[in-house]
Formats: sequence, structure tokens, C-alpha cells
Amino acid sequence: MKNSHSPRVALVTGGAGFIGKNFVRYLFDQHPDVKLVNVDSLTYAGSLPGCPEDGDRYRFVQADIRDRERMRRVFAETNPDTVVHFAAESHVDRSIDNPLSFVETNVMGTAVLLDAALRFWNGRRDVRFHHISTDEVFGSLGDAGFFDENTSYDPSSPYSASKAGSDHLVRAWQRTFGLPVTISNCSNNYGPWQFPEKLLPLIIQRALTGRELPVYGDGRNVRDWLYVEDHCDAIWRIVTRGGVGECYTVGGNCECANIDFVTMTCDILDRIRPRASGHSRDNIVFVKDRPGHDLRYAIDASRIARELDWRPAHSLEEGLEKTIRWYLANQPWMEEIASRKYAGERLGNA
Ligand code: NAD
Ligand code: TDX
Repeated sequence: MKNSHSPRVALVTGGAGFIGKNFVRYLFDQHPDVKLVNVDSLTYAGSLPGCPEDGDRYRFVQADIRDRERMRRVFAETNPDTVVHFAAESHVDRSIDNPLSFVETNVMGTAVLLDAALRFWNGRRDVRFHHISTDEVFGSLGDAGFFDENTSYDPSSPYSASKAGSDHLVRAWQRTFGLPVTISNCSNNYGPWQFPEKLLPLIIQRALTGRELPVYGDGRNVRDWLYVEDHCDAIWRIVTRGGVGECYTVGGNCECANIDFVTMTCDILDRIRPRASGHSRDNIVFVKDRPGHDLRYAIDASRIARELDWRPAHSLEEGLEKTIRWYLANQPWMEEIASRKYAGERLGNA
């Protein structure tokens, strides 16, 4: 099957969340020939600020991906030739507190979407279903080595196990029914519009309000950080040029221990917005570890570099500064979340 695809109507799920919203904005701004349908149920993690206004090229549909009838109707009414599936429960700590909702959305929701796409496309080959997944499906690395497209699955948390389940379903729909799918397994993203339960916005927000900055365990856990716009660029390349039935591991080539990441964040923040006294880094505290906390993630992204000519454009320093400036400029969005949805308390069986 040929590996080039030209989306005309892209149905994006989870486009009111962090990465999905960045992807919707990227497509809307950079690919004016593509029409967009954003399907999102607006859970605590979804919000409309930052999404385009409804119009000729963009439509928002508030709907739950677990709703079979609704998903079939959405396909029939919007006639997509491309699905980019972000919608998920995405926070590891919440998956410790409430694992079943992760199975329901990430596993069942993905199955419902696959079923709707298969029925609607009815054997068409000029279509794509791209599934957004995570490096967490591979479990934990020790001090050496990298995840790549051949790494075995070994998930640790209910979140990563549910994402692993969804990846398996996507592959099964391709092998059994011939649905033209692609999958990407990406490392930790950061950037604008990330919900402040995740490490970076949590630290920024707590530092700005003079609170303690919690680092789990001894802070030696390593994540491979990718600026969200670089991820969006990778997704577009895979959707339009990736091999059907193939997966790609995507990472920032930016490994960083949590303690170093938090310290860097504090120092950039203090440089951009000097404090009256003291240093933000003085508020770092080591707290009880996350149960099942994976030690290290690191991605070998050489396949997507070689085949699709993709490389991250942002260094960690550049991406962090851009992100911190964005959060400083968008305090009303954060304050609204803090007052109505989540005020920064510890999650995940502390
Ligand atoms: P997020 O939690 O910020 O956003 C998820 C969005 O999905 C929200 O807008 C939410 O309202 C929507 N949603 C949740 N359940 C839904 C349902 N049942 N029906 C319809 N919409 C629903 O998540 P994110 O960080 O943007 O992650 C997006 C995707 O990328 C997820 O699939 C996640 O597993 C994957 N991923 C995330 C990262 C990361 O670092 N954040 C890294 C790799 C992969
Ligand atoms: O307060 C904190 N202190 C802390 O030390 C929080 C919230 C996190 N951490 C640690 C845990 C992780 O080692 O920081 C690291 C990053 O934590 P999260 O932001 O919760 O991300 P992580 O668990 O690594 O998962 C993220 O990247 C992969 C996303 O949430 C997932 O959706 C994605 O698949």
C-alpha cells in the first residue's frame, strides 16, 4: 500500500486537551486545505480556550468516544478521511486513584472508535487512523538503553497498561480487518495548555504561589522531554507519509532526571520573573514516591528521523523558556483551573 496520504477532513479526538489542542492549532494554522472536526467530551482535562472558533474549516463536537451510536453518527455527519486519536485519560497518578476509568476510556473508547471507522470507511484504503500512544507502554529502562519500535510491551501503571491495550487493539484492527492504521509512541511532552497535574505546569504554578515543589522519591527518575510543537510535526509526518500498519517511537533526545528538570525550571522562572527574595529551588521537597514509578524512559527516534526526516527543533532550555513564558502570560486560564478543577494537591495514593 502506498505511504502517502493527503487528509481532507481530519477527525481529531481529544482536541480540547493538551497535545490535541496544540495539534488542532497546528493543523488549522499550517494546513489550510484540511478541514477539522474536534471530538472531545470535555472531561476535567479538556477546555475550549485556545481552540479555533467554529466555522467552515473547524467544528467542535462535544461527545464521548465510548458512545457507539454517537461515534457512528459523527463519522456519517462529518465524513472524515483521517482520524487522529488523542482522547484518553492521561495522568498516571489519577490512574492509581481511579484505574477503571482509564480502562473504560483508553481501551473501550479506542475500540468504539476503531469499530466506527471500520464500518464507515467500509474497505476504503485512501484513509488513515493514527493512534497517539506513549513510551510508557514499554515499562522502565535501567541506566542504559533506549526504547525503539521493536521494544516489547511491559507497562507498569493502570494508565500505561490501558494505553498498551489500546495499541494492541489498533494493530488487531489492521491485521484482522485491514484498517489502514499508524501508531506513534511518544515520550513526555511539555508546552502550552498542559493541565497543571503534570510535572512542569504543577511546578510553575506552585512556584508562582510560593508553595513547596514536590519531587517524588529521590528525584533520580529520568524522562525524555519533547516540546509539544515538535510532537505535532512528527504526527503530521506519520499521518501523511508513515507506513500503513507501522509504529514510530518519537522522543526529544532530552533525557533529564526529575530533580534536574525541576531545578532548571525554577532557575529559568527566577530569571524571567525575579523574586523579591530567595530562590524558587529552595522550595523543592522530596516526597513519598509514586507507586510503580518507572525509573527511566529514553527514546531511540532514529526510524522517524531516517524515514520521515523528523528531528525535534527545540532544545530543552529553549522549550522550557517558551513554556514558562506562556504560563506567565496565561495565568487566567490557570487560575480558572485552580479555582474550579484542580488546585495542585497530591494525587495517586500518597
Ligand atoms: P489530556 O489529558 O491533556 O487531554 C485528553 C483530552 O481527551 C481531554 O480534552 C479530554 O476531555 C478528552 N477525553 C478524555 N476522555 C474522553 C472521552 N471518553 N471521550 C472524548 N474525549 C475524552 O491528555 P494529553 O496529555 O494531551 O494526551 C493526549 C494523548 O497523548 C493521550 O492519548 C496520551 O496517552 C498521549 N500521550 C501523552 C503524552 C504526554 O506527555 N502528555 C506523551 C505521550 C503520549
Ligand atoms: O508532583 C510531581 N512530582 C514528581 O516528581 C509530579 C506530578 C510528577 N513527578 C514525577 C513523576 C515522573 O517521573 O515527574 C515525572 C513526570 O511526571 P508526570 O508529569 O506525571 O508525567 P509521566 O508520569 O512521566 O507521564 C507523562 O508522560 C507520558 C504523561 O502524563 C503521560 O500521559 C505520557 O504518556
